[in-house]
Amino acid sequence: MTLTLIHSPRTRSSSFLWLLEELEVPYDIRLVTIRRQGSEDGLDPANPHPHGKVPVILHDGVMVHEQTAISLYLTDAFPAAGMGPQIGDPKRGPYLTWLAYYSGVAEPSFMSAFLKTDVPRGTAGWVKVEEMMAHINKTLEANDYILGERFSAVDILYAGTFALFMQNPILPKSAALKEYVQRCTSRPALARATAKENG
Ligand SMILES: N[C@@H](CCC(=O)N[C@@H](CS)C(=O)NCC(=O)O)C(=O)O
Repeated sequence: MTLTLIHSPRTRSSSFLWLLEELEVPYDIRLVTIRRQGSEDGLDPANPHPHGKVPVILHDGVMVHEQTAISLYLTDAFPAAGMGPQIGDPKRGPYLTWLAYYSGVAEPSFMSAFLKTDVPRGTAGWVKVEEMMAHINKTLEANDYILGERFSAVDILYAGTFALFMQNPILPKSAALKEYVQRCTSRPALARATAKENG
């Protein structure tokens, strides 16, 4: 079995170092350059992503890109760590919903606020950040994690993003949200991923 993460430090692919550490499977890292703001770097020929983005994984020669697709693919391929509910588990539906909501609603909503772009009501597929975060906060007031009592790959996507925006006024922060981010980011697998990234 070969598993490679195509990665660029301190980007969205950092969350996949965290997920791979949670899964406790052997993997390699292929470092690539990406088109960062203020840098002259162009597309890196070592990156097979159609737009030169990260993350990408190569699993026995199969390429998967897009954060939510990679999360689902990896948690299905390596179920032993219990990081994603499997088919037949009543949490499977919520799991798929929260994955799709991340790429279809949460990220566009954050990016609209970050880029100071208004969201025309009803015409975009997402909602204003305040409305999106009200849904998240309500979910986290009921449970420790997005899917309930158990940490899963969706928490890596959500808590990883919230952690980046903790100091940014665009993120409305409830006490439950702060505790959630603290709970998720204190996991040993994240410490291992960060040490790998820095090291
Ligand atoms: N839709 C992609 C977004 C990935 C993405 O935008 N990654 C950034 C790094 S955080 C990137 O590679 N940017 C370089 C570029 O756009 O050329 C996903 O969900 O995986």
